[in-house]
Amino acid sequence: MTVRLTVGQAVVRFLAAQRSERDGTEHRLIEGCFGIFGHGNVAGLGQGLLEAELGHDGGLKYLQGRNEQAMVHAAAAFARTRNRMSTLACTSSIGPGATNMVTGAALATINRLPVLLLPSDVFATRVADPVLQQLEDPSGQDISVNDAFRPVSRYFDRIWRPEQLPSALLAAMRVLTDPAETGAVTLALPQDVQAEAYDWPAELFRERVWHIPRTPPDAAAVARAAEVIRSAKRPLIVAGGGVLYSEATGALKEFAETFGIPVGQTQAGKGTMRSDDPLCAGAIGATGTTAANELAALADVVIGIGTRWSDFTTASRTAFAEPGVQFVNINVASFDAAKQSGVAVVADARAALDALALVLAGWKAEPAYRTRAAELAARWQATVEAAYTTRHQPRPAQSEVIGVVNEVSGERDVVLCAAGSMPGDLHKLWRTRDPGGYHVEYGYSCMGYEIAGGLGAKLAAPDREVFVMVGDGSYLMMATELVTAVQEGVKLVVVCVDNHGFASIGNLSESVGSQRFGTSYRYRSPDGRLDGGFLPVDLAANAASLGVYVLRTRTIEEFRRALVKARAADRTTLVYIETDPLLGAPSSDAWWDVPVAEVAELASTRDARASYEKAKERQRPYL
Ligand SMILES: Cc1ncc(C[n+]2csc(CCOP(=O)(O)OP(=O)(O)O)c2C)c(N)n1
Ligand SMILES: [Mg+2]
Repeated sequence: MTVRLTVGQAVVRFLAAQRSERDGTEHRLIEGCFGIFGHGNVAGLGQGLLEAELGHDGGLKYLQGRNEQAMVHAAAAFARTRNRMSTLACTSSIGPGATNMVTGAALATINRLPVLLLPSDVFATRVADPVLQQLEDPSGQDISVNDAFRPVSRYFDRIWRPEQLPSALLAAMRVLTDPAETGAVTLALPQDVQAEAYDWPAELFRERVWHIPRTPPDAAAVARAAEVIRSAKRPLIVAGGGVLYSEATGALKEFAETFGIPVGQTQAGKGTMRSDDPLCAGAIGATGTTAANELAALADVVIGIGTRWSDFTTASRTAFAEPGVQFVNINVASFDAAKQSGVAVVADARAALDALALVLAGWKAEPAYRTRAAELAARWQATVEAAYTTRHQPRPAQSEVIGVVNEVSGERDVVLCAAGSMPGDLHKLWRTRDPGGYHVEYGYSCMGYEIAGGLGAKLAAPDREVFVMVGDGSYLMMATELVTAVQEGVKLVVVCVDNHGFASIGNLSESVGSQRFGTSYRYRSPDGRLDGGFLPVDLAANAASLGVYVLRTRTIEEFRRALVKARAADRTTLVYIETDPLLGAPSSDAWWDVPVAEVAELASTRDARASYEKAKERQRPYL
């Protein structure tokens, strides 16, 4: 039996029938489709989505985006919130609409988050070439701007003929649901092919369940890992995002508890343990706590679970200073499991922890070590308390803002952020509760993810309050999806922290001897430099103009009252506050490798270079 449909209609009908399953629970794999229409997709996928909405088809909810990049961010945040069991598709027109999604694709792939991208493409038949927005390549007519998706996608295909669609769709679903391979999956759909009809085998549209495995570890690898762990005097776990995606937080706590091993957390892994757990040393690495970084410096065995060992996590390979330090890496991806010359345990995090616990039974780290770890954790918690309550005048410190958001938010509320000084401060200072409560995108650290990501997180978890923390720089980069939140009645609490520029890069600039050049938002002064007065930008008014309920605050007390009100509100609310850009979170003396100019006329740069060369001496290859 066959069904005659266009390629656009077939894509929609197929996507509506896909399901995912793990541990016996099924989910819809593609819950909806974001789209911005243009000539590339209005008559193809757009028409297919319309038929689906009118009930002539299997049903795939259409969501209207404002910016294609933001649509992909929202889809990635949605997938993250659902622990990768469900995601959204994104359709764009050709040319700029398509290439706007490239940044979102990179973000999804770097964070190992499944998103399905359906950029439109140039005519397969070439009859009308060059079509509006077609970039022609004189070296070959099968090249289009969509080839830019190849390096940032885990799977890329272009459907030149309808016959190619079934195998491409099946391959796309396989990659989306493969825990080791997942990321952006891109199916480029030429504009004419989308509207072309074909007689599809009816089985293409049957319901399909994609089983997400808990890949068990190889017994020999577990034995090797256990041997290394048993030899440890000062073991440390580094928990990454993989722990959350595998829903292994319970297994992690039990493992840490049973064997007396403290846990440091990466940005993606910050939600893996409650901060008030005595074994939780909190953030590790460049934006780490004194607790985790002191344990890291002394650790003889480091057990990485679901981490890709970014430079922030290893403090650019200076965090683990013990000469004989050994790594054990539990990861679904062999690529990551092999890093730092570690003993590789390629497996699902939960399955590996369970297997390792059996083999380690009877062993325990020394009780004195556990006590020491608890003391360090408690000392850091006292530092956090002080940072939450500095009472800085006249403008509050960002740490006080974080403290109030932490205090006002409930057990299951979500804090969400991506770029600026806020992610590092949150990593250090946020007190975690529920595993899904900490959502900081720090793989791509993409300015503009915040509001779009908040939208995606809230769409994925409507029963949780989402607090979006956004700096003035990131707000100006992309606040567009506030309009989508208003349109969909999706409630966000947006905390807009205005410090008139880039506090983060300003501080970094100063530390590398570049004198905060180009990092604050100022008028050009008569001497030709951007160091005049503050710009008359009113971000609160901007948000109000988009239909958002806005509360302006000046003092930290006003901020607290407004935040309580915003949390109770039934619509998207932005709370605006100005903070002092010169106050950072408490330091743990960790380093981050940002090369400094080797020769310079400026004394500030030459001084910074000398410090840089000194710091580099601590860098280790972990071979
Ligand atoms: C798209 C993008 N461009 C540039 C950067 C580099 N960058 C990181 S933080 C930052 C400034 C962010 O400013 P703001 O949102 O005001 O936060 P603040 O640093 O003031 O806390 C920049 C430019 C980035 N992360 N993402
Ligand atoms: Mg700023």
